[in-house]
Amino acid sequence: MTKVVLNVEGMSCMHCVNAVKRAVGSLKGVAETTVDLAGKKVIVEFDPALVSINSVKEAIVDQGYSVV
Ligand SMILES: [Cu+2]
Repeated sequence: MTKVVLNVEGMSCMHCVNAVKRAVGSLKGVAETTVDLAGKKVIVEFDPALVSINSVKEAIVDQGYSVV
């Protein structure tokens, strides 16, 4: 498992948190998604053999947020 902390802009409420968690969590190979709303961070634990960090970033961007 690899753990990566992404800085994500645009999340403002629990709806955003849930949208990001659902989108990232639905990717095959993602074990855990934690969102730090105040800290504007998304912490993702994933298996790099199954999913790339770029796919994780894309899933977040697809929800309308930006990974900085
Ligand atoms: Cu929101």
